[in-house]
Amino acid sequence: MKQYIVLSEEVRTAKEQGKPIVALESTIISHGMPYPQNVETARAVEEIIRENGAVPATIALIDGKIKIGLTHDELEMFGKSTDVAKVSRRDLAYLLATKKMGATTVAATMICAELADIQIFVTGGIGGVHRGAETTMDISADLEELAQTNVAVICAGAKSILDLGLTMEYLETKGVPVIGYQTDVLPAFFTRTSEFALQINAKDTDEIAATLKAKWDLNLKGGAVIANPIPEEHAMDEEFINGIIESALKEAAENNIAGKDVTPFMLGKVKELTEGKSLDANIALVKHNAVIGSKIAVSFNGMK
Ligand code: PSU
Ligand code: MN
Repeated sequence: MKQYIVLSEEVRTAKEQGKPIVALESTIISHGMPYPQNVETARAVEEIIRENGAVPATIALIDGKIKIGLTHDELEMFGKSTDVAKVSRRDLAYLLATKKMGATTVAATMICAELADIQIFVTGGIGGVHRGAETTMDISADLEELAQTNVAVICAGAKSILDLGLTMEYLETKGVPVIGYQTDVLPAFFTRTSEFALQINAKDTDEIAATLKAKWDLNLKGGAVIANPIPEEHAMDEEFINGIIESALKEAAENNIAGKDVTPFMLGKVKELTEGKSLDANIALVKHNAVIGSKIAVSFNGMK
């Protein structure tokens, strides 16, 4: 298995020195945000993680290898190239075998992080059960991964392009803890709140780290969702954003968008219809997730 994994110099040194490491995904770069904001955000997020005492490890597939930690030029390549595959669990082996460039989703990043023995992963939003899934069966592989892979994902909840209620039901069935960071309702990505109550409202990052440790000490396999609300000053108006999402969903249906193209299409449309405001919010929440995620990683590392 080791033959497929290449650690960056920074990540290798961090491992030798026992430093906390935070995994980052690359689909958010290649398929979640436009260039050049995607690369600028990726670099800023890495810097925030360093400032908070951890080491960033952005994960992607290059030339038949799983890269754990990307160079400056590699980040640029993933941000700029239009020839990068979106890689979830099903795609991983083929992309490695054919040595194609692959950007890892939450699911694939979790798999790669676990292979590299990294437990904490920061991103923007997770995939979930799509609206209308009762007929389309469109349920993100991210949820199954959370059920089986031992990595905690720090995010801003899930976007209301999804059916948040069904997503929560799915996670409950699969035994995935959804831990609110100083909130008792599920944040809905662009907004701080939703109508869905959470069972766990963690008061600080130590409590989250201790919860993760207890879970894995007990061999309760699977990940956890750490839901961190978007900072107040960057939150969007609920009615405004939900109206936009409705229009984007209609356009997706009219254009017969399906499969792995649904989420990137929706992200692009929402950005277009909000004239970039959704992108600003997206960037702000990812940066804040990096702060909280690094603190969890530092705390968790101290408990090992
Ligand atoms: N949600 C976002 N931004 C993203 C994604 C989701 O707000 O960039 C990306 C993540 O990589 C996530 C993937 O894992 O989309 C989910 O895709 P799908 O719905 O096709 O499983
Ligand atoms: Mn899907």
